[in-house]
Amino acid sequence: MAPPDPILGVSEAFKADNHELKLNLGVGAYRTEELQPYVLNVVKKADQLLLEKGENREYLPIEGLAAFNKVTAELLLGADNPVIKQQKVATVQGLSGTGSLRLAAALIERYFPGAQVLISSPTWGNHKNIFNDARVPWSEYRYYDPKTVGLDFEGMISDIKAAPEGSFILLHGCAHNPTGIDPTPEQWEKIADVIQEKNHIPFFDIAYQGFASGSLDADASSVRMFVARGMEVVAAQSYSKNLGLYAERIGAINVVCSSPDAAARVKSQLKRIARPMYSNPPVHGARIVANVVGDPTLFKEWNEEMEMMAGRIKNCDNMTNKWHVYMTKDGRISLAGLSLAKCEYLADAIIDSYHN
Ligand code: PLP
Ligand code: TYF
Repeated sequence: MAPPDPILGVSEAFKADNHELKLNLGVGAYRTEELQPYVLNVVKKADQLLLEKGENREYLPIEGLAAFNKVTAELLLGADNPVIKQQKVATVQGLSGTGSLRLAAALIERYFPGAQVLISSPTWGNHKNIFNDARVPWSEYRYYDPKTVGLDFEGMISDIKAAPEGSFILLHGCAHNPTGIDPTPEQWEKIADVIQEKNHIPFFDIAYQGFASGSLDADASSVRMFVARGMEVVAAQSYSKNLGLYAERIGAINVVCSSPDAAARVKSQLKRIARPMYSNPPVHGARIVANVVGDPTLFKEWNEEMEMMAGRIKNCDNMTNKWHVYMTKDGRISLAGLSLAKCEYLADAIIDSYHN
């Protein structure tokens, strides 16, 4: 028997529990105040539109839906980014964030033999699985500092510096999972400096664009800053969280290259890797994203809905600012730090933050 996944295994256990007060804080999935999954209004509208159009179910090309690939690169990099106009971006639709990361891992394994990927300590649990299965060697760079409950910036910089030249540095574009701690803009610049110095390749995993701040542009500023420096950048995107399309498995892998020629070659190699793995990606989620992002009215509505979702998540700040209860931004609390006498105070703080 294989062991259960540490996150999805919790969801299975939760499903099996019949208690009326049950609460699943394991999986990274958005819930409404009623603790129900949320289907965005813009997704419902796009679905309706697709139904009216009566689209067929033909296979997509290996690289995915052209209209999706266009808007997803624009959403990530900004529609007027010169690298898009210069056709320096290879974009391939992937099976959400995970599948897109897996494609990039296979590309690294094939064309950068022996190259290491550096991942943050800690990171999303599946990163290690992905690189292990793709046979890409990985090691960790320091990230979380328990003493400050913040970023171990010095440790991070010195570990990136110490990595063999030409390593891939996996970075969470925004809303670092699981710490919730992102570098400041100034820190991002310094991170880019060392990556550039060492000829490393930045490899972004951006699974929460729009969810960290409520702004799609602000949350992509880390990626865009590296691209603006003229660097080659790899970036895996996911629409699981920001459009609530978890089960549609919709995302993309983008490789910003140094020339249009290189981009064409990288794209052809990504397709070659995808073909024997899963042949071609699913169409429905791609059409939803293409319709929402590509339509100014739906796009505006999406931004508003996302701001609302991000706002509800951010209410956690109230715990510290008003109630002086200190906890990691991901909402985790250590019960070992709680005394019996403080239980009621904590409960009051949680209730108040919930209503704010
Ligand atoms: N990357 C990070 C950091 C994540 O937290 C997640 C999901 O929570 C993913 C990637 C991939 O999710 P999906 O495969 O559903 O897009
Ligand atoms: O981090 C999470 O909670 C989501 C869900 O192997 C998830 O990304 C968890 C584990 C996994 C794939 C997705």
